[in-house]
Amino acid sequence: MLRFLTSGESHGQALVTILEGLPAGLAIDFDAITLELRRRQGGYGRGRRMVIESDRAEILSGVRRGRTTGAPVALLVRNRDWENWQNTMHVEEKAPAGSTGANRAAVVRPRPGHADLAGALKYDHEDIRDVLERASARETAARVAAGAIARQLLLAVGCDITSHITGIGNVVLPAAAVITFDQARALQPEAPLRCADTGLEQKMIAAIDAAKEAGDTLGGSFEVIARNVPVGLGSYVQWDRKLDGRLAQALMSIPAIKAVSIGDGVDGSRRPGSQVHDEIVANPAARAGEPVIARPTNRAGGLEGGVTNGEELRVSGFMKPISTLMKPLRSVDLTTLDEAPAAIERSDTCAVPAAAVVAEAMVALVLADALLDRFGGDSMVDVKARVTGTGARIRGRVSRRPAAAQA
Ligand code: EPS
Repeated sequence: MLRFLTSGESHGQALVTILEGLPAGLAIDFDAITLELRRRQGGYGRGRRMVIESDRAEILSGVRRGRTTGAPVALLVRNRDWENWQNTMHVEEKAPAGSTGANRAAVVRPRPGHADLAGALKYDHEDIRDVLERASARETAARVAAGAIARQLLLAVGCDITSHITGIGNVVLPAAAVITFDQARALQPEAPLRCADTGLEQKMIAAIDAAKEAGDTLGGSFEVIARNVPVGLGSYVQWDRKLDGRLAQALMSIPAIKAVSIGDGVDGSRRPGSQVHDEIVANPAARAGEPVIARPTNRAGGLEGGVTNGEELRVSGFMKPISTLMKPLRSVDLTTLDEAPAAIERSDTCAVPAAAVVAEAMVALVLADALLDRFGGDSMVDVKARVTGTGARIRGRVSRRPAAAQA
């Protein structure tokens, strides 16, 4: 089992992750972790915080001489902004001598849509900062660091993950548009919104500019694509082993994600079965040793019965607009119980491209966990041998035998 926990506040010292269950012998590409963190920081519509931060993960344990040892891996992402917040966020009862930054007033006007009100009531906090610091999407940097390692485990068995933006506000790609893995992969991390349709991307940028101008925010949607996913991850035999359910939970746990769909998702529910299911065809031209069975379409998004079927995995996430509005909605001051505009925290206008990168990380963590469930293995040598052996058995099952063997 591959599992992880995170800790850390948005303006605290650092974010921490412990990732446990990695096989020994996985070579760690440190630059690839930094690249994923940089991708998460990007995207048109981010706020000033991303100018302050330059996220990097330090690996504290579980890796020696560039390879995992099989022990838990601890990762640390420092918050550069901490030096501006020490007098507000100190751990000690009183700020230690030499603490820097302002001592900010308590937050008492909950933002509709954020965890502020429910969190303050649940944990009995008077200063909503005790809620928002942990509920902040800054925590996703820790997930991306862990996901970058899960992704390296998947890459070692040939499985790769990417994503692209499918909508910002009401500017959306047509439902029928299929963006290939290679098209999505070709989108540069520096691209403003990583949308495969550059004309549409310009309209999305204009929509974000208009929202910012109006003191408003925008949500949107993205699709994560994984290719070369081994057949048979997840299972139909028990509800909590279905991979679609595990992916949905993982994506739903990303702040502001309000819906998840797989393959054609909602759109498929509006068409008859004959236009939804992916036919299974036999390729007469397949030569000996080549798979005969093919799927002309992949509307199922690579999952049938909660099990990967060898097609590309396609999962979409739908993000609501960020809940910190510069032109605040109505709220109530929790100290006076009088109506007052919601609190304003420095924030982003739109963070859909960042959410897509976080979703890639979450998909990587779920797939890596499912891979280890299916193939086990305490060392990479064992994992690779089992993936290869099972892959060969399955390929043999769906391929024509050489003529000599048929006779
Ligand atoms: C951040 C996500 C957002 C940003 C945050 C950094 O968090 P939240 O969910 O609280 O809106 O606003 O930046 C700040 C809190 C700030 O000081 O600007 C992230 O993804 O790193």
